[in-house]
Amino acid sequence: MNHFIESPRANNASVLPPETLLIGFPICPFVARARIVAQEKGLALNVRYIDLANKPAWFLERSPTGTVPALDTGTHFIFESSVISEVINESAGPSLHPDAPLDRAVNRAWADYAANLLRSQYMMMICRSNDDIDRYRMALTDAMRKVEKVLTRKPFFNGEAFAIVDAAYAPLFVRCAFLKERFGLDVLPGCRAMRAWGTALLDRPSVQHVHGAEHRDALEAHMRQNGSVLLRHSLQT
Ligand SMILES: N[C@@H](CCC(=O)N[C@@H](CS)C(=O)NCC(=O)O)C(=O)O
Repeated sequence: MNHFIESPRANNASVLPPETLLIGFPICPFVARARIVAQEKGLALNVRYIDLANKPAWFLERSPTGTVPALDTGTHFIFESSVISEVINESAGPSLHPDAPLDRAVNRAWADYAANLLRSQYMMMICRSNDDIDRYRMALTDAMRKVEKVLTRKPFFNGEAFAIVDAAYAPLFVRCAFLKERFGLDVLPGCRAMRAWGTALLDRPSVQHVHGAEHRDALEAHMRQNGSVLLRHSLQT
């Protein structure tokens, strides 16, 4: 599968050696999160995509979870997007976390919470029945409302400064925009703060860089492979 270098900028003074490899999958939102953090830090990352339907033996030998992203520095093999985002953040330059420890902890907790929304959204995208769509959509909207309650600043989670928590939610909003534009599905009813946050994130150059022109086609192809009922609807209309 593809192997590319994320950004032409040099890894000046980074603790990550230049040969560090991010192992990923093209549409994975957790991989996107790590790539957005790297972009924000101005770090070049070598990215290698693997086929998750046919994981290579070298990957399974080293990864206990069998999930992407994974970061191979040559000396260390690191898994879990939250941990990978942290190590990229710590590897160079100013931190993408708030200074105060309690604020930082709240950021980390909400960044982890993004996985709940991403899971419901993903299931909604690939499920095969209308009942399942409704079920996952309700779960997603319910979780969206919980995030809405804590969004008190603008334009990003902590205000002006873009943070790791923003990178964790950006792929969710990329998919929200796709669902709205492609299928007319709005999963953000009544969530004004979430909408504004999503707009700010979609405007962010790092988010745009990571979700290139081919991203929507790749999402749609993945839905088709999984027999998504949403695509069956859209073929009938
Ligand atoms: N908690 C993990 C979740 C990563 C994850 O679920 N990645 C998916 C792709 S988006 C994956 O690797 N799935 C393959 C599998 O579960 O076998 C993280 O944050 O890194």
